[in-house]
Parts: sequence; C-alpha cells; structure tokens
Amino acid sequence: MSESIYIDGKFYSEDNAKISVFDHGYLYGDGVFEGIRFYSSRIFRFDEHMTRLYDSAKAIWLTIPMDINEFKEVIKETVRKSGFTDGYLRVVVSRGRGDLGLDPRKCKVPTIVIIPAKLKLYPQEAYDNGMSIITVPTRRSPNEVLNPRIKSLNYLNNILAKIEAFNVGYDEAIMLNQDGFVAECTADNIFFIKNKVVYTPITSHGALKGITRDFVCELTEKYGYKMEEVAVTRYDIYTADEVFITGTACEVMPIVTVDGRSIGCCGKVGEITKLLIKGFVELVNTEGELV
Ligand code: PXG
Repeated sequence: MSESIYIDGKFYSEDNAKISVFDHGYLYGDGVFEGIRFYSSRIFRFDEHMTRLYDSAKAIWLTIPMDINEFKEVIKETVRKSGFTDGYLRVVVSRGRGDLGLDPRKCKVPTIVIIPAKLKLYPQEAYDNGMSIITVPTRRSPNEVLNPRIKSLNYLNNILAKIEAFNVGYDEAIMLNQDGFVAECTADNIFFIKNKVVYTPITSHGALKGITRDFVCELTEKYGYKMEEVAVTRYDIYTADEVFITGTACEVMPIVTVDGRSIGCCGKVGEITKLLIKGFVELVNTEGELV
C-alpha cells in the first residue's frame, strides 16, 4: 500500500495513518479543514481553498505552523505520492494534542493531516437525470453561534440534517437559517434559475462561501447570464425554472424535485444547468495549478 497520507511531516500508509486520542480535533471537533479536488494533475482553485483554510483557522485562533506556500508544496507532494492524476484531498488542521478538558492552550502544536483519495459521491445517473431533495427541520447555526463560513470540524449540524434526509429516503437536504430563509444543503451550495437569471443565497444567510459556488457564478456570467446573490425562500425554489447544487464533492448536480414539487417543466434537467455542467467539466481539466 502506498505511503501517501501526510501527518505532521511524515507519510504513512492507510493502515498506519493514526493520530492521538488526545487530539482536540477528535475530542472536541476543534479544528478546520478543506476538501480540494485535483483534475489532470491540476489542483482546482488551490489558492482559494488555501485562503479559506487560513481564514477559517484565523477565525478560531488557530495558527497554522507553516506559511501558505510551504503548505501548498506539502500538498503537492502528497498528490505526487498518491500517484493519482484525478482525486480529492482532505486537508485537516486541528488544535493538536492536549489533555482532557476544553483548554486549547494545552495543545502546543496543531496537527496537520492531508489525505489523498478517490471520490465519487453520486452515481452518473444522478448527474444525467437530476436528484430529488427535501427541506429538513435542522437549521443552519446562526452566525453568532458558529459562523457557517468557518469550515470547522464541527459538522454535527449538517450530519443531523443529512440523517433527517436519509430517514425519509433522500440523499441531500435543504437547510434553512433561523429566519426560515434557504441557506444551503448539507455539504453543497444551492442555486436556482428564474427567467434566465441565476440566483444563489447570500452567504450571510448561513451559506458557506463555496469555492465551486464562486466558480459557477463566474461561469454563469462568462456565458452571458445575469447572476445575483439574494435572500431565498422555499417558494423561490419551488417556482424556479431550474435548480442545481454545487460543491467540491458533488461538483454541479441538477435538482429535479424539491419537497415533492417538480422543478420547472416536468422535472427535467434544465438547459442552463446542462450548459454549466458542461462548462465546469471542460474547465476543471485545464485550469488549476499543476502539481
Ligand atoms: N456548504 C457546506 C456546508 C459545505 O461543507 C459546501 C457548501 C461547498 O463548498 P465548496 O467549497 O466545496 O464548493 C461545502 C463543502 C465531504 C465534503 O467530505 C464536504 C465539503 C467539501 C468536500 C467534501 O462531505 N463541503
């Protein structure tokens, strides 16, 4: 088995890649992470992911013991060691090893982990015919509780929403914020299209500022469509012409029913969504920093 999992300066095989049970990432979810894709040996939106990682760390008073360029080199080395040309990277920085008790001052050195992997979240059929999703009761945490823009190791909120979806036979769910506005899905941003204008919820309504979201916003404008970040209600989604979700794991996924309502004309994948998926697939293989 190849030794391609990075932990604090060394590479390990899958079986030997282990961290301490006293790591506060494990004990308290105290840490931050990124999920990054690479296509044709090019790391997609590398700088954007690294900036978000360092911003998330800053927001939780976590100092990453490497500068961005050093960290990028380590990530590239991890990709080379994996032998993959296409894949996924989980980059995790936790508070590090401490003792029992919340006190983060006991954690002297953050733990850095990079895991390269292959990722195929949904079958091709879902991309071709679209997915059905529902709204679930669990809400996004308000900005004042845990700002959803921090990509932290605390995903319980989203996991509960995911379980609520699974319990009733769906794979993905819409999460609302405390005021009932549409925020995002459990690990994806949401978009809708009405009269050829593309809309997505404003991040202050509880959405992560997704890297794929930003990329798709750029792509939309490149294709000559108007793009707007707005307050979104479920009514806007139900009455939309097209709906899709975006994320590092699912990329661009069409949505054809929401809460039992068919989207647009008879719940078929929309034309603008198809165009964006095509553009996405073409561009990810050529843009991005070579490893
Ligand atoms: N919202 C949330 C809550 C997320 O966790 C996104 C939106 C999409 O953001 P990006 O930057 O990826 O376009 C995410 C991303 C996983 C996994 O293993 C989760 C994410 C990314 C990669 C892997 O479940 N979340």
